[in-house]
Amino acid sequence: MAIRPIIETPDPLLRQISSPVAEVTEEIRMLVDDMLETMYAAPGIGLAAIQVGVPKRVLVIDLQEPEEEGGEPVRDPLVFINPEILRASDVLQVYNEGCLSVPEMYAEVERPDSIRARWLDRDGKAHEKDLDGLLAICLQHEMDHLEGVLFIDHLSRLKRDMILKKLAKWRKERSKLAA
Ligand code: GNR
Ligand code: NI
Repeated sequence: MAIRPIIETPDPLLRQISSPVAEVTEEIRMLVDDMLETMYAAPGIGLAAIQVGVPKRVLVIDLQEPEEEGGEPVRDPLVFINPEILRASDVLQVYNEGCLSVPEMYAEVERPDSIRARWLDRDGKAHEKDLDGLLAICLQHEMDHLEGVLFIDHLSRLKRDMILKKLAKWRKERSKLAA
């Protein structure tokens, strides 16, 4: 397994539409394993393949809190290949979202509160389930990546521009520290 570099906005790769996986091969399983390692290292609660530059419909999610003090981190890796949303509730929920491709920036995004989703797992086995809470939010955030959409695209132009300005400033400070 290997940690792969995470692509950040405004890299145009993040705007690419990802292609369905024709068959869950050993190559896809290697991609999944690298994505999990990359997500845990970041750390983040989700990762789409396009964030490591691979335009395939592959996502990983783990909602476990990173590193309970002292003990081994409890891991609950979830793998979603070719995910589809079959139904979405009219009821919405607001969550303060972040994204590894928009580092250090957070904003409230409104999304359907519960969804019915279908996907393939790491073994190519099909699943269909009703999801809610943070898992529903995270899956929708990751599925946006498959369409080239970032959480900041759900905000007003004003809020989005504020975040991009803050990000530019944060990067400048970061590069000063590294120098
Ligand atoms: O680590 C992440 N945290 C997060 C918080 C709220 C809503 C969505 C997310 S996903 C994000 C990792 C990421 O960028 N996935 O694409
Ligand atoms: Ni993201």
